[in-house]
Amino acid sequence: MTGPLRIIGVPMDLGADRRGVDMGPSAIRYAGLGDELTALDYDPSDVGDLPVTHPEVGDPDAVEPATGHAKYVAEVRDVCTRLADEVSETLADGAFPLVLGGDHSIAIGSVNGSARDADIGVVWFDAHADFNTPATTPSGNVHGMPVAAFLGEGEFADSDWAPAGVDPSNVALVGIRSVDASERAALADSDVTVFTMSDIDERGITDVTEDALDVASDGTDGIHVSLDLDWLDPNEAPGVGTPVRGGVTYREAHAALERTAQRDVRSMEVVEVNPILDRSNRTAELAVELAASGLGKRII
Ligand code: HAR
Ligand code: MN
Ligand code: MN
Ligand code: MN
Repeated sequence: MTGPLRIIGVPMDLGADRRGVDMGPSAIRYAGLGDELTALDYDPSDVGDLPVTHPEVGDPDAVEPATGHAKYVAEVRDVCTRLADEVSETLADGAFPLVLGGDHSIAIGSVNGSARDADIGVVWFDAHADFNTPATTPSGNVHGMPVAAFLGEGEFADSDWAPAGVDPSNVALVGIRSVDASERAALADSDVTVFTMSDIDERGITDVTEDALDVASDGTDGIHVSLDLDWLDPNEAPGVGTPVRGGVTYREAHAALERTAQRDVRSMEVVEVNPILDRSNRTAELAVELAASGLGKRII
């Protein structure tokens, strides 16, 4: 890869309970994203941030907090619909879309945009399975639902904005260690491939990542890479809203993204960076480093 690249910020935190991931795009830019990409021989341009309503904004009807069991789902839908257009236009213009979150609900938009004119696979680096639906969610938070949403599971099947036409047999979740009982049952019934932290313990990060990339590549035109920073151990990435102990190490994360860069990556997002909870922008700096590895940065 290299060539034109578009940075698309999505400062949304309506999909999560902890406030602060709306500042993620700024923190990631401040951590030196543009310079890093330029050093890699990309030609980055920054389109700025998509407009996202804040929960504090005056009119209480402007942001509807509880639509069924999916909080703020109307606003999430609007943001994801606009993001899908932006990602799809970026690809049509021959540029690589790099999306900065924001909470993970924005992936519904990124995946829809990336899949609009192509058959894609998805590799999902996360502590969480993000496979709840409005019927199964324990929290009501849409950031726990994006994989189910873009695959059209449950209530999402009837929505005109969430399903992306991605084949579940081309979706791989990697590094998972926090799964709700309802998610476990739904995943067992689906064709999604799950690589847990135990798989990484037993087989090592490179083998597991290669398998995940094979799943996402099989018969597709390219891969969407979704990187939730809570995938890493909280010692490495403290600036996330829903940390789970026992995540991948700094070096494992780089190894996985370096492998990823060897494949046909079509689009990428980095999400869930929460600067309020971070220490000296450490997690945002990690997001920049890992994006660079995923986009082809090598030690030599
Ligand atoms: N499974 C829980 C829920 O649905 C927690 C979701 C988690 N948060 C994320 N997603 N950061 O990766 O509420
Ligand atoms: Mn997630
Ligand atoms: Mn498609
Ligand atoms: Mn997560």
